Amino acid sequence: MFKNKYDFIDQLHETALDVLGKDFEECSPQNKFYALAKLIVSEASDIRMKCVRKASTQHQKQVYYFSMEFLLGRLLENYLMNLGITELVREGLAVMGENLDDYFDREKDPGLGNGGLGRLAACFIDSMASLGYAGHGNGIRYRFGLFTQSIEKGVQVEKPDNWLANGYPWEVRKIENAVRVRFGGKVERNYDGKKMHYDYKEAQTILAVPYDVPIVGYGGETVNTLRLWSAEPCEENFDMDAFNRGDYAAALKYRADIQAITSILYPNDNADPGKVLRLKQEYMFVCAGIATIVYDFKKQYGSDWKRFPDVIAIHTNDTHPALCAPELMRLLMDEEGLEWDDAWDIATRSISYTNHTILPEALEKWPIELFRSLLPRVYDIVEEIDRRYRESFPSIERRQELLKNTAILWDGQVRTANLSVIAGHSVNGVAALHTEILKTSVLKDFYTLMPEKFSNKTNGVTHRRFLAQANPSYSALITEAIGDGWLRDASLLSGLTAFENDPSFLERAAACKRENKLRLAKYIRDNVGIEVDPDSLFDVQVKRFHAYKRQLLNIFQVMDLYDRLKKDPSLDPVPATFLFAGKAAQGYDFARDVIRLVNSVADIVNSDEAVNKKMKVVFVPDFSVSNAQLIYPAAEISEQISTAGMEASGTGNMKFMMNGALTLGTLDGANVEIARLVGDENIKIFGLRTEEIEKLRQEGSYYSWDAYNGDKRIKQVVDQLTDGTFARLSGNFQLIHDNVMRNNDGFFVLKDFAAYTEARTALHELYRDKAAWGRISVHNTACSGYFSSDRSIEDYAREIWGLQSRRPTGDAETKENREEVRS
Ligand code: NBG
Repeated sequence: MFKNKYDFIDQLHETALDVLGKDFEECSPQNKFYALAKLIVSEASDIRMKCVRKASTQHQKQVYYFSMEFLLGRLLENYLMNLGITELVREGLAVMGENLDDYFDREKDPGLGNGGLGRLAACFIDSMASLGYAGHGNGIRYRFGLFTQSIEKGVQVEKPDNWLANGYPWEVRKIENAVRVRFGGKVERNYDGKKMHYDYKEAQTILAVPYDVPIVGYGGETVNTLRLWSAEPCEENFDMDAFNRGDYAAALKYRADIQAITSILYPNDNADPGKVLRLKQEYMFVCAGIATIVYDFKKQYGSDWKRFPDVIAIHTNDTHPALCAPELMRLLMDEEGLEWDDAWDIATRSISYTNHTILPEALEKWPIELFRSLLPRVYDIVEEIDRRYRESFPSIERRQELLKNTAILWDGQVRTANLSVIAGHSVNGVAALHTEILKTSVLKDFYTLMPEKFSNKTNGVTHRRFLAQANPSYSALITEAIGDGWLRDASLLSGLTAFENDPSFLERAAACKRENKLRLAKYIRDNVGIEVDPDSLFDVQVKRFHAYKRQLLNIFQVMDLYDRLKKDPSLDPVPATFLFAGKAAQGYDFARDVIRLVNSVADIVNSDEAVNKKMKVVFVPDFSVSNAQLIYPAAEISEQISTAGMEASGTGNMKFMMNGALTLGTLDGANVEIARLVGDENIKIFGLRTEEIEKLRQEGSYYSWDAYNGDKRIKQVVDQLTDGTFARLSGNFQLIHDNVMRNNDGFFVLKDFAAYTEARTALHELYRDKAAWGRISVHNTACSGYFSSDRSIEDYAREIWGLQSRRPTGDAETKENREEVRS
């Protein structure tokens, strides 16, 4: 590491010369960032080598976290903080007349994920490294990440996210570790008297090339690897004949077709795109990842296969990596000569699965024909797993019904969720309520058959990124009050309860909030062109746009407030800024139209002089990890208003809470646990509960027309969708209208409208009492330690992956909390 700031300066100059061939002073700002990042990442790589050696001599168990998405966010600040060199680098740059903050802004934020699922994976690899576990990510290096979003006439416009345009300094291409992956063709079995051989005929072979990103843990002692795979053609498959004939197009098309496999992230959140290319992506990163694990295992343990589950844990983030089990079996049997029973034992004892959703449209299924023709040998194995599973059933009465719900192959489809449950040792949900729903409805039959596999692991977020980095002034204040131990052990945040009634602390916390609001107001001015009042209440909903998340309920209430202000100019609500951000999948017309509605309401409200001092509506385009880090710290109300039972957990709710926002939410996902931790008086819960929704659905007793006819406010708001009130930018909202009225409001927006309006109004009124608000805000931060991903990872480590705990001792407080939350 650097001896001092001058040593840092010298090394930075050397790096610029090495990697860019230029004097640092002559570099463009982008190049300067690149050189700095390259220098810092080389420090991490040195530590990484030491960790690899240590892990190998100590036979440390390795965890591999397989995920289609890793939504990393920017890394420079993270690296510097975790290596403990932020100040040294800041001072070194200052000597050269440079400002470190400018460097942070130059980093492109790689959008290799859609939303919560991908961000969770990123938080988890951060926590694994910070806790000193050997836990690595295995994912895909999409050439284009999630599209960038802009808004034109209220409408979402998508552009490709060219995140690699200036190179990605954190990655290292490891061509020597590339893996061949085969698709299609036929598999011939040949027995040579001793062993069965599987010969692949007419298969397409591609090369999966890994790019490694070192992941530095807090404290800089552990550096793990995030390995992202990219699809490339094998050189021997390059069509030289076509090239020599002058048919360059044919020669190049072959290349392009293969590169297409990892060219783009499917932009769906909580939905299954069901495309062949998607299955290719899934198999490619699973096949390459598993091959690497097996190769490394053999290098260290030879063919002592029995040890495999003791030294390796493979975690599958949702069903996307569900092929891990059949692929591992394929290698163990076809290449290593193991018998079925041994291979099965090894696979099922190593592999575990997290379910992230109960939405049926997100539980992936593949048509058998497609699956079999793309992955013939893997299909054989899946079929055999299914056959044995069916055979394992004692002849009991409900056999047929149980098979209908739990078998892997059914109705011409391969059901990946069932494969994941059957071919692993553990299934977990991501919040207490979600796990209960899995046990009692979605995976109910599995729960009766194999209850020992099920457990809950409530999600968490890295408080170092979402509190310490995102909110530097508040973090400094926290550290001043309780010391800096909370950075390592978030449970220590509970020490802030001692300051909840300390006027000077509360005043300073309020000043931090104001500073953050000013920072966000500037961002909004620069990026959206709207002036917002930093003294108004910031009421925020940022997340993917999805019907079940009910941004529609939020904007309906804003429309109602606008109506009331127009009718009665003497009304004096708490001045508020209603903030929205988030993307909708391109093909998801309803969600895109809700974005259009939000922007159309903003257009009318913000330009209406009669009301715009009392309310403003802002849509922040292109929601990403980076602008999220500006938004959470500035928020005062966190909108978590999904239809009860539908949001598996949510993690934005945790990020808001840490930063002292009050939650306005339904009893859904992790909101339930937030409520339990902060106490009823420090959160605003409203609306139908899971059981009530379930009952209404079963009875079919809800009619949205009743809600419409029974409440003038609802009638007005719904009518305005089609009467031109908000049509100025881009027309009316027939689709939304039909969805709530003709399709009977499947997400109970109108049904929850009154309760929501009442709860929100009450919360806004509370804002007038600044002292009370400040107290609750700090209380929320004080209770948020439980939602650190360090705690989640400890739970996974102990209860799923079989690792020794690394948690700092002496946190009775957290243990109590944990017991309480679990009970
Ligand atoms: C999402 C859920 C969220 C949850 C994240 C992370 C999918 C399939 N699921 O509620 O909708 O917080 O996963 O667990 O993206």
